[in-house]
Amino acid sequence: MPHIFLYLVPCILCRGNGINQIFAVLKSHSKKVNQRKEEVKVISPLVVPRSSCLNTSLTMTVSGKYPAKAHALNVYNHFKTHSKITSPVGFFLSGESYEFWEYSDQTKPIRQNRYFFYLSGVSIPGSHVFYDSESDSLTLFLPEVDEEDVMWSGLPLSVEEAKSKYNVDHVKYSDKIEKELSSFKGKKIYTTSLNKNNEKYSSLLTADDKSFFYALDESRLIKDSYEIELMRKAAKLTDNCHLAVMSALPIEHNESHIHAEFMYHALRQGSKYQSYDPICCSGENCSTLHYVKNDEDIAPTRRSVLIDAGCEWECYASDVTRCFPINGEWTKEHLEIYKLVLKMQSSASETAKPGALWEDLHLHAHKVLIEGFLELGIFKSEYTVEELFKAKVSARFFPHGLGHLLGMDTHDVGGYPKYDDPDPLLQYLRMRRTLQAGMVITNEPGCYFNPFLLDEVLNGELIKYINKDVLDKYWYIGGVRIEDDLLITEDGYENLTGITSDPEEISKIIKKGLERAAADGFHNVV
Ligand SMILES: [Mn+2]
Repeated sequence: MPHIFLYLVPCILCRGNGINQIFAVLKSHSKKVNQRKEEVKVISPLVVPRSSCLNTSLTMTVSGKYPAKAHALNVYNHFKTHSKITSPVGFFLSGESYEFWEYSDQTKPIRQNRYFFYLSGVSIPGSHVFYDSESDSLTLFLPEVDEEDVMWSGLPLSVEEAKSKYNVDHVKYSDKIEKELSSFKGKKIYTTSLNKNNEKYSSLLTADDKSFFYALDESRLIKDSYEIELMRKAAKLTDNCHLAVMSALPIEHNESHIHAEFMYHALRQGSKYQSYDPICCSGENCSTLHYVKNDEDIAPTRRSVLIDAGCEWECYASDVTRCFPINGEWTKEHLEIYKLVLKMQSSASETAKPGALWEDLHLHAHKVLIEGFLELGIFKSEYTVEELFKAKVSARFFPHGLGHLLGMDTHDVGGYPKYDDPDPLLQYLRMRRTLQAGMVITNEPGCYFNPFLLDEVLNGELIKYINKDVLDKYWYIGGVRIEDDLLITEDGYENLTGITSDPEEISKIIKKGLERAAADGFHNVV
């Protein structure tokens, strides 16, 4: 609840002399503002987006500025090729702005618009950016300064500060937008879709253009070295969080404790936002792919744990899943399935390189699963791998895709999934194209024993392929998924994920953690 903090703390500080100091700062700031602007428009703080920056407390560890101008030019080049329009055009994108909960003065959590961030590198809510292809110039529009809000949210970034911080040619306040866009006469100005942040300028904009979306997505598909550094950073923080979770079993008796341990270490490392809601499950709950309830006790009978969680760094994601036994001792069945999923994963990474079709890697992972199930006796040995593959019976044990593109979004743009594909083996594959150097993709095979998903198998024609007695030994595991983030390189891939997935090493980490008593050396106070 960060916004409660922002609103309440100043109220407490406003007692006594504190209020005079705040107004002194406000007064001096007001002078500066008036120098910059002829007229300062004072609007009620309840309708004005606060101008504090997201991630302000984070230290940039990636040197240089976010390459917004290179991104804009890249988008323009893709746009020209796709639309065949060679005359000058403009791109206008609006960032997210604060919005209040209904009947409340608390703001909704905010997540920067990814397309806007891609062309600006700016997290400040209420900002806009304009690219003019003719002059190859990028203009950032900051939200107008609201004096009253300074008391609550602090001083906003000045024009000069923004100019030196961001890779843009000009910085202006948003009251200049209309004039700026109107002067772009006779040329089309493209935006994504009309929404609350840009509808004010709708008469000047061309929205929902397919070529513009295509250009943005194709550009975001291939990460430049700056973006890769941000993703390396996100991946490193995530490694540390997963290691912390595996090391702290003495204080993890509930799924929420696993969640808490991950978040504690993410926040301590400066990652305030997660790429997605962490999935922390145990036992049969591991069979629910996007389980986010994260609140059940981890009883001794629930020996398997699955955590799928990733830190975000400067709007860039990581996405990692690890599984382990709660006491460090793998059960026979858990280890069998774990090793099988590991084999599916390595079979995919071995062939991951530019030119490889992602569908092929995904379908090959299914074949590895089928071979494994034949060896374990879950599938009847009178059937061949090909027969079982054609019957598509593995889709109920591995229902999701092998992996998806990763970038600013966890399921990043450019994958062109076909959710209406009638083939159950491919329906949920979120990447339907060949790999290219510069893509970042998750490699995340899984194997699940989900009663709901398998109901059709157990009570239909597909039961003929299954040894029910053998299958029954595996339900308690719930499921296993192993997920790493791969950067596709010119000659293969680089694994951005460093946390071990070796079952013996994981076992050692857990046992070492368990040797420490709950009250000895852990930070928990409740
Ligand atoms: Mn994923």
